[in-house]
Amino acid sequence: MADGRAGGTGGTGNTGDASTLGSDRGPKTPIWVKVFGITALVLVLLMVIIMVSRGGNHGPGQHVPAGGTGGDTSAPSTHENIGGVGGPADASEGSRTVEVTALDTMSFQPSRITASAGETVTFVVTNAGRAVHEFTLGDAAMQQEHAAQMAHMPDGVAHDRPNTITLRPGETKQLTWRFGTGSLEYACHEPGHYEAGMRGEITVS
Ligand SMILES: [Cu+2]
Repeated sequence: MADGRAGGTGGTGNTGDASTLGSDRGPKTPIWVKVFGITALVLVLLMVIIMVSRGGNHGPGQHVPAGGTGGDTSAPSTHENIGGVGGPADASEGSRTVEVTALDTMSFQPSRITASAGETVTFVVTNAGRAVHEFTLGDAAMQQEHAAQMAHMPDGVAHDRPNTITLRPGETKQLTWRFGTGSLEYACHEPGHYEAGMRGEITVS
């Protein structure tokens, strides 16, 4: 049937159509093969475009930690984390203040805190000891990540990040966090402190 139409078209002198249809006439290249081929090409092109655009973002993007960059510019990345561990929030958004004390007995007082999903809490952390302590908020993965960073800092002093504050003896600092749905822990990753039990649990319900 295709042969008949192709022949007829060719007869009218429309050589462009005739040649196109002529190649279709070959038993080894049915029309769906061509459609499939073109679709595959388009998909490959799309993938290349996506990869290139991602690669472009990778450089600067890599330097932005999960919770946002340091300082108070936490708003944009906060939303990405909502639903899981939550994220840093502005102190003015805090609806509740929880006081936490870091002690040289390698413990926090209190060692258990409860929060509601979606709640924004400002932690006011005081180092009542003579050693440097920190307060790192996060799930198990975030605690491990921070512990790994601390392992590369022989002096044990890390830059404050959105989920971490480092406190010298007697110092009090604040950290505001908007909770997602996941329960978290707070911990001190000064050398040996976490291993000695310097951590607490935040149950989110
Ligand atoms: Cu400590």
